[in-house]
This record gives sequence, structure tokens and C-alpha cells, in this order.
Amino acid sequence: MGSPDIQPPGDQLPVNPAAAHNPVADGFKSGFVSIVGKPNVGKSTLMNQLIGERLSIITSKAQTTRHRIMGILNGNHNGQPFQLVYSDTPGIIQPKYKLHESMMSFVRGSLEDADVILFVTDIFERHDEDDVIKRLKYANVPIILLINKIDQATPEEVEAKIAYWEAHFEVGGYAVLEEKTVDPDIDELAEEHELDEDPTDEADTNVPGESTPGAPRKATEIIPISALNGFNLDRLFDDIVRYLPVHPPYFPEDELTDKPERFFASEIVREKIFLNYKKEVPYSSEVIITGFKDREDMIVISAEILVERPTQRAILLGEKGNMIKKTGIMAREELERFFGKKVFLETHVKVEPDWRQKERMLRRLGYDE
Ligand SMILES: Nc1nc2c(ncn2[C@@H]2O[C@H](COP(=O)(O)OP(=O)(O)OP(=O)(O)O)[C@@H](O)[C@H]2O)c(=O)[nH]1
Ligand SMILES: [Mg+2]
Repeated sequence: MGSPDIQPPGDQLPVNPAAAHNPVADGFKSGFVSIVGKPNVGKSTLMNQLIGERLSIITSKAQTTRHRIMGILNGNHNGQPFQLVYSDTPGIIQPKYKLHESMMSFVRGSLEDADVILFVTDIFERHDEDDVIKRLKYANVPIILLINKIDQATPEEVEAKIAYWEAHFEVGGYAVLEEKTVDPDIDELAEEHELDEDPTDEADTNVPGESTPGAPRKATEIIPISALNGFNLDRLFDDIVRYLPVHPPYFPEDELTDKPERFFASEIVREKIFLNYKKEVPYSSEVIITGFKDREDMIVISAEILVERPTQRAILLGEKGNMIKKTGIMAREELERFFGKKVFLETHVKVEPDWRQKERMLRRLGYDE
């Protein structure tokens, strides 16, 4: 997951200087930084780079992230003690399943909490970000517009994209628009187009982008970045800390994330499914950790993989179980890196028809906010 220099959670936590003195009196800064945008633009890659940990899974397929995942960073920037609470979020799409509705509610929650918004765009993306812009409409906090993946672009292409955004998203300072709130009916406002690569979705995609009527479009600035190579992330970090409000820390200094170890175990197995299977199989799969025993010598993990149809189960298993075996080995290796410990992983594949549409099932899988 993410950058190669990742250590198990907790190993690299910087010391929180606030612990030593009164955080408020010292002008301690703390706040929520929400990373939003279309699917596949590099949100998870960016969060992992910004916190220096592989918290979020990353694949080349759209809709990899299904949850809001917080990554917490404590530190001291040029004498300024801070705690940053990043939120990686699912890419914004037009919901087709109850699963998608939950995913979009995670985006909404993260925008409601945000003190700073990172609006991530992809240098090669067609101009269809209007549904993201609609969600930013009522955000009364600094918005930093990021043009990602510029490692693949020429300077001219970067200039052209900056000019495009300057024409389509007002830049400079940030306006106090209204009360900091998100439109409760925002889902109904969402555009009909999306960047959805799930082939089981029947909707037509990418209805040509129309302009958003009456939406205030203000960004504090536009920064071209490469989340993958770390280009311009220092500059971005300076700005994030600058815009953070003075506030005591929200989380204890030794907390790295809001999610438990089991969550990361299930995400790692899911990532390997996204990497090893094509078409609808990754999108129809979900992973439940049914057992997690942290023993002295190793962690023993049992994972149940849900699919929607018997044919998908057959694909997941592969001939003589060779595909699930390969996936299991890849997952185990990654789990051992992540937890810094030997792992024994057993997997079961189970058919759960239409789990993406079943509210009770989704609740059990953690898709409620
Ligand atoms: N060349 C290049 N590729 C990048 C960069 N950032 C991300 N990627 C790639 O883009 C793909 C998607 O990255 P993710 O971080 O999973 O994107 P995401 O926005 O979190 O995607 P969803 O979770 O599906 O919404 C992966 O193949 C990444 O390696 C970048 O700066 N440069
Ligand atoms: Mg992601």
C-alpha cells in the first residue's frame, strides 16, 4: 500500500510537543484536513505520503477506497506545534448501490468536519469535476486545489491545466460564503455523470460536464503536485499548517488513525483482490475479518471474502484454488509488512447475493456513519 518506506503503525510517530505544555496557551494548531475528488485521482496516495504511512490501499482501479480513513500526524513545523487529522475519502460518484450511498455519506461527513479541504484533480482527467464542485459549494473553509500526477505531464500541459482551473474555479484568498455547512440535499444535486469503472453499473457515464449554476467556486490556491513522487508536497504542507486553526489536539498523541487493526487487515486483503482480478469481481467483493488473534509469535487472521454470485466465487478461487492461493500469499506478505510480525492468514469465499444493496449487511460491514 502506498509508498515503499512504510513502517507498521506507531513506529514512526513524531513526538507531540504539546504533551509537555498547555496546548492552547502555546497556540497549538489542530484540525481536520479532508481529501476529496473524483475516483482514481490519487487521494489515497496523497494521504499516505502526507502522513508517511501506508494507511490507505491504492490500486489503479477507480473506487478503491470505500471508507473515510483518518490519518493523524503530530509534529512541529518551523516551531509551530500541530496535530493534523487527514481524511482520505471515496471518490465522488453518482450512487448506483446502497454501498455507494454510504460511501458518499462518508464524503459528506468529512466535508462537514473539514477545517481545510484538499480538492484533488488529475492532470489527465477530462473536465467533469462539477459534481465535486457542487459538494464544495457550501464549504466555508480554505480549499486547496491540487493538480496531481504532473510527473506524467509536460510543463505546457501543467500550465494549460492551471489556466483551465483559474478560469473555472476562482482563486485567491478564501471567501466567507455562508455558515460552514454542507447542503443536506447535495446527493440530489449530484450530476448524472461519473467516473465509475465498475462494469456492473448500468448507468451511462460521463454525460458531458455542464457548468454548475450559481456555485461559488473559490480556492485559496492551485498547486500542481505529484503525490507519487512527493513533488510540491512541502509547499502543500506549509499551506496546510498555515490554514490550520488554533485548537488543542483532538486525539491522543499515540493515535495514528481512527480505524482498528482489523479494518486494515480487511483492506489489505481487498487490495490484493483489486490487483488480481478483473471486471466486476473486485467491485462485487468485500472482506470481513472473522478472527484476529495477536499471539506472541504471530498474528492469526481469518478472512471471509464475500462475493455476490457463485460464478464470482469460482473466479475468485481459480482452477484448483490457484488464484485464491496467490491472492492469499500476497495479502499475507503485505500484512506481515504492515503489522511488523509473522502472520497466518486463512480465507473463505462466501456467496452473499446482492450484499451491496442490503442495508443490514452493509451495517455489519461498517458502512454506516
Ligand atoms: N503517475 C502518477 N500516478 C499517480 C500519482 N498519484 C497516484 N497515482 C496513481 O493513480 C492510481 C490511483 O491512485 P489512488 O491513490 O488509489 O487514487 P484515489 O483517488 O484514492 O482512488 P479511489 O480510492 O478509487 O477514489 C494508482 O495507480 C496510483 O499509483 C502521481 O502523482 N503520479
Ligand atoms: Mg483511494
